[in-house]
Amino acid sequence: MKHIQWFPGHMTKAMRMMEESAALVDGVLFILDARAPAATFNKKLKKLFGAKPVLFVLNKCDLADDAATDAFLAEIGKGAPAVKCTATAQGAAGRIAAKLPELLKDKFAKDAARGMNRPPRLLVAGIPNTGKSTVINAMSGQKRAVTGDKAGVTRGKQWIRCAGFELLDTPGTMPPSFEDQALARHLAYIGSINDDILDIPSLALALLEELAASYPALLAARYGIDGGEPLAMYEQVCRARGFLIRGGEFDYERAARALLDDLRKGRLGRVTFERAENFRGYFA
Ligand SMILES: Nc1nc2c(ncn2[C@@H]2O[C@H](COP(=O)(O)OP(=O)(O)OP(=O)(O)O)[C@@H](O)[C@H]2O)c(=O)[nH]1
Ligand SMILES: [Mg+2]
Repeated sequence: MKHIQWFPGHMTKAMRMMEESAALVDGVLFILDARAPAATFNKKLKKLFGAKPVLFVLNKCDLADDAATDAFLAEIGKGAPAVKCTATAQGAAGRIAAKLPELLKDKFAKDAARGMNRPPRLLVAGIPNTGKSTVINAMSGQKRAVTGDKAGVTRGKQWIRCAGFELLDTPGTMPPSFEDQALARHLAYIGSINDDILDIPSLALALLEELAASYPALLAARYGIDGGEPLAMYEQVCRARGFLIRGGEFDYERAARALLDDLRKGRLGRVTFERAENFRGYFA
């Protein structure tokens, strides 16, 4: 398929902004999408945080494959505190807050030694659309940060005061380049890259190929797909969803958008595109 390109101009500026923001906080919540933990991990971003403690939050667990999520949680947890959650459901804030004493133990020890009690400040960082603003709303108990189901909703940084700590919401930060095209495709599937710069039909073909390899039963259940070449599967999606145009031609474009929408809304079922055993040491 066509190479996924990213235009780094404003992302270079975004990386600089993140570096400045990291200097203001006691720790970082690095939000990953549980459906693609490796693709949503930005190594260059993590480097900017230097020695600041990082808590990895595997979000959108309701859309991901449970076994894969737990394997990633164990892998990431070897090097840093990590937690899984569904920011749109009850309980996410409590799960994250329960990890803060471990994350901030040095700050709390230092404060205690000096007889101080400054509320911790945390930077919430990650790739576009992973749920940063939704996590912040869950933790503040109010809809303070704007959220939306596309990449690039948060435009500038914003402090949100919560009970006992302060959170800094930031715009999604992309790596300046995609060295690994398989991982770039995962970002495209889950909606972390703006659809306007993507070739949607070729993305659909690649997605069908990956799903046929890892989750054939989900394709069978939703579209009646029973194996075959990617193009034949694609045409079956057109047939199953009734995307035909005059003369019996297939409406590939609409079918591709419907397939992506089914995936992103969880109608296809719970899917994870990566396996922890292929990413040993990757998050360190
Ligand atoms: N199913 C599900 N959807 C979620 C979850 N967390 C967030 N979302 C949805 O994902 C979309 C993106 O959430 P945001 O909080 O706006 O993501 P963001 O990381 O702040 O995005 P940018 O500001 O664009 O970088 C929204 O439609 C949320 O409702 C989750 O745990 N499960
Ligand atoms: Mg946001």
